[in-house]
Amino acid sequence: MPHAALARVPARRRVTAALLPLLVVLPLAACSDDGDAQDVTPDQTQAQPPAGTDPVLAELAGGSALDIGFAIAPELLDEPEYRDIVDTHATLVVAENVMKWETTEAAPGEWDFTAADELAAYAQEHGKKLYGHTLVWHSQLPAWVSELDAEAMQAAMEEHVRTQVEHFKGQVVAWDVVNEAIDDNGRRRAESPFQATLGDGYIEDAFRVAHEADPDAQLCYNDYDLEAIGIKSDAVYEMVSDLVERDVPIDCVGFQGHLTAGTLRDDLQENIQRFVDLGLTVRFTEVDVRVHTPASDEDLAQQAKDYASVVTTCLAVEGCLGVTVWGVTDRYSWIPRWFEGYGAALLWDEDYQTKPAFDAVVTAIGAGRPGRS
Ligand code: 9MR
Repeated sequence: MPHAALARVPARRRVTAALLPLLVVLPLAACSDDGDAQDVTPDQTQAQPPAGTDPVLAELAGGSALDIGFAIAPELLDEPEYRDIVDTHATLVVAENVMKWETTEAAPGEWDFTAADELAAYAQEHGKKLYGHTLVWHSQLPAWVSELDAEAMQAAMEEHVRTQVEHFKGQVVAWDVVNEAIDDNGRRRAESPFQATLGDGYIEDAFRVAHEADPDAQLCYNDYDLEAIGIKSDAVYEMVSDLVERDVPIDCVGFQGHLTAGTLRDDLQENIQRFVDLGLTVRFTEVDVRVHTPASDEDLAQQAKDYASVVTTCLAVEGCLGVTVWGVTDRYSWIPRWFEGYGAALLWDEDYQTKPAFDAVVTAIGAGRPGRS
């Protein structure tokens, strides 16, 4: 059944259809132990969600040790539909904005973790992992940092990383330590004040300070437009290979995954595998799939395929730990504000209805990691 049609049927029927791939394999599993086929129907072997509910992404992903994350604006957790989705489907949360430098240290040494602490408390109370985004980034950076000379900037950067990582020590499982340090031409990003003032060395310094502050947190490099093998992902590959070779404490690479529907290439798996082969883990950290708005059924079907490809690819690579979607509902997505004429990039629409992409993600997660029962 095409996904566009699937999305319009009542929730109960959508559940059944979306679980079909799981249900089909279950009778086989039931007879594999003793070779004796038992008279079981799918409904007897598969715990069915109550009528009117959707399949739960967190539950489906559990067996594959795959994190399902959402970028969160903490104040939106007061909105019941938003809250319900995060409560139900997330295994991991990340602050969309409130852990960025402009929020946590708007003036030198003046710390404000109020909103970030709210999200950390939510994560702790609800058994969600907390992902840290982000420590050293040229954007959403207060002006005072850019105005410092080299010595003062180095000190400010180290102090920022140290203080923030220590504050969330034991709570944050992984940090985006450095974000978007490479430009679209594969060069060190010249407009970054850190690059311009401190040179290449700021990257490894940030990782070393973060590691001292919390030796148990995973430390990641995170960037956009890394999905295909090409000038930018090659440059990031070279950079992180060099860091690994020189024992800089880097553990992971985040592939942001801000995609336009229909543009994903078929070398995604090969690409993320080469990073895993360096001994790193990878995650898709900021996935959204934008389409022209108003979205047609074809657009939404293509978007569903792209979401499924990302999830399937992550499941196919043992070192790929999770997929985080950059927001919950199209109502609050950053896309329309940044890309004129585009939007509808997330799994729930503006009215909190699941989209074909949600059903596709359910099916993709339900298939599990290849080779695992
Ligand atoms: O989603 C974020 C949006 O609300 C902010 O206005 C924007 C400002 O730069 O940042 C967005 O998140 C970015 C993320 O932190 C880093 N990768 C790119 C994301 C989209 O710009």
